[in-house]
This record gives sequence, C-alpha cells and structure tokens, in this order.
Amino acid sequence: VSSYKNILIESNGKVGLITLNRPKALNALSSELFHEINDALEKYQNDPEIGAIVITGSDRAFAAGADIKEMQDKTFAEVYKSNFLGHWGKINEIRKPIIAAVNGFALGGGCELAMSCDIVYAGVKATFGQPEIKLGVIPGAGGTQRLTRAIGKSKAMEIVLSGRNFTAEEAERWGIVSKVLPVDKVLEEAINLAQQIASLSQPVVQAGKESVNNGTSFELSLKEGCHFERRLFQGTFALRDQKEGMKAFIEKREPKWTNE
Ligand code: CO8
Repeated sequence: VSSYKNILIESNGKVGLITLNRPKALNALSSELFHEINDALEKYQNDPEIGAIVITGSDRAFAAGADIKEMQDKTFAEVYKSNFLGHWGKINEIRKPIIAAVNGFALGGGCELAMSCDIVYAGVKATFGQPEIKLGVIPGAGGTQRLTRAIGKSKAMEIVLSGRNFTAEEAERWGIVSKVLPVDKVLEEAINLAQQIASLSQPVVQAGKESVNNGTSFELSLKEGCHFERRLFQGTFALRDQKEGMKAFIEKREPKWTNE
C-alpha cells in the first residue's frame, strides 16, 4: 500500500503505472503531486523488474496544469530563491522509457508533462494547450522549448502567444502525439506498447532513448533552453498581471491587465 495522496501506482509485469488522481482539481500538478510523481519515477527507475513506465490521468483530465491556487500569491523573490518548480525537471533524468496516456485536458504544465514523456498516446477527445499567457505567465516546464522543437517556430508561437488549445488530431499531425485512439483504448494500448518495450534489453532501450533525445536540440541544448525558460517563468511572478491573471481564474472572471 502506497502513502501517496495524489497518485496511484501499480505495476503490471514489467510495466510501472502512475495514475494522477486529484480529480477535484482536474489533476492540477501541485508541488506535492509532482514530488509524488518524482518519487514513483525514482522507485520504478531503481526497480530492475520494471522496463517501462506509463503515466496517465482520468478520462476528463490528464492534468489541467500547475496548481494555480498554489502559485497565485507567490512573489518573484520566493519563486526565484526556491527555484520554484525546479523539481519538475526530474522526469528528464529518468532513463527508462515513459509513455503518456492522455485523455481530456492536457493544459499548461499538463501538456508539458505529456511532452516530457518519450511517447504520447492520446484519446480522440484529448485537449492540449499552453494557456499560461492568459494567466499572465509563460510556460515554465519546457513548453516553449519542446513545443518549438516538435512543431516549429510559427505554430509554437501561435500556440504559446495566443494560448489557444489544440486537438489530439492536430497534436498527432504535428508529431507531439504518436497515436490517437478511442478514449477507452488509450491506456490499454499504452500499456501494451510499454510491455513490448519492456520485453526488450533495458540498456539497449535506454541507449535508444538517450540517442533520440540527442537528436532533438537546436541552438541551445534542451537543458539550457528549459533553464532559461524557467527563469523567465519565475520572472513573471514579479508582475501585477500574474497576480491578476491567476486571481481572475480562481474568481471565474476575465482578467484586467495593467501591463505591470
Ligand atoms: N490549478 C488549480 N485548480 C485548477 C486548475 C489548475 N491549473 N485547473 C482546474 N482547477 C480547478 C478549478 O479551479 C475548479 O476548482 P473549484 O471546483 O474549486 O472551482 C476545478 O478544478 C474544476 O475546474 P473548472 O470548474 O474550471 O472545470 P471546467 O470543466 O469548467 O474547465 C478547464 C476545465 C478548461 C481545464 C479549466 O479548469 C481551466 O482552464 N483550467 C486551467 C488551465 C490552465 O490555465 N492551466 C495552466 C496553468 S499554469 C501552468 O501550468 C504553468 C506551468 C509552469 C510549470 C513550471 C515548472 C518549472
């Protein structure tokens, strides 16, 4: 029996499954939740029986982003000094393959979490997006970096600067998602794929993962790009507009931007 409050874990043969389980908040990725993901990833990484990992949410939400209620009142000094959400980078150090099985909302940090996985399977009704701009912040967990590397500059600019959502079908066409499936088949197929991968040689699979990852960088390495992006994301907490954007979301109203 695990002591996690926000996730469920279950291993199935050689596959380790992590299910985000904070339904009331649409799996919003609070710090506590993300620490639990990290802890579970670390356990699977260290378990020689496990050859692949699957991360999933519910039919309604993979994850609706970082936790806006937790973030809204933070100051720049706080987020910068504590390297706020720096622990989100841990998933990028996991050497075993990770498959995201996405249904429902994968927004903001939820979209970034999916893109941090090695392979993404999505349900036909999945909704992706980087809506941070509407909250007065920018993506902070690789959104501007992984999206741009995956879909190119113009499309990434459109998504990040407008904050509009995109569909599973678009995500597949753009190469972010490898397969679109009926809602009730996503997890099953992700686990099947994970089982196939887990039946292969672990060090060879790890080498394949490492090598593909080396093929995805442009001018800045992904690590440098994500570092720079996180600093700018933290920097938005110095703005009044970040307080207003997040407050407006929680109060369920349109934000009034003051450009300060
Ligand atoms: N944070 C906190 N609570 C949330 C979040 C969230 N991201 N998303 C939803 N919730 C809560 C709602 O506040 C609501 O709670 P309550 O019942 O207490 O009012 C509950 O979940 C259900 O949500 P809704 O009533 O809004 O449900 P709807 O079906 O009407 O709408 C949406 C669903 C469209 C998904 C809507 O909830 C929404 O727009 N959510 C916010 C999406 C968003 O803006 N995400 C981006 C967050 S910012 C971010 O992710 C930055 C990441 C930076 C990472 C940095 C790492 C270094």
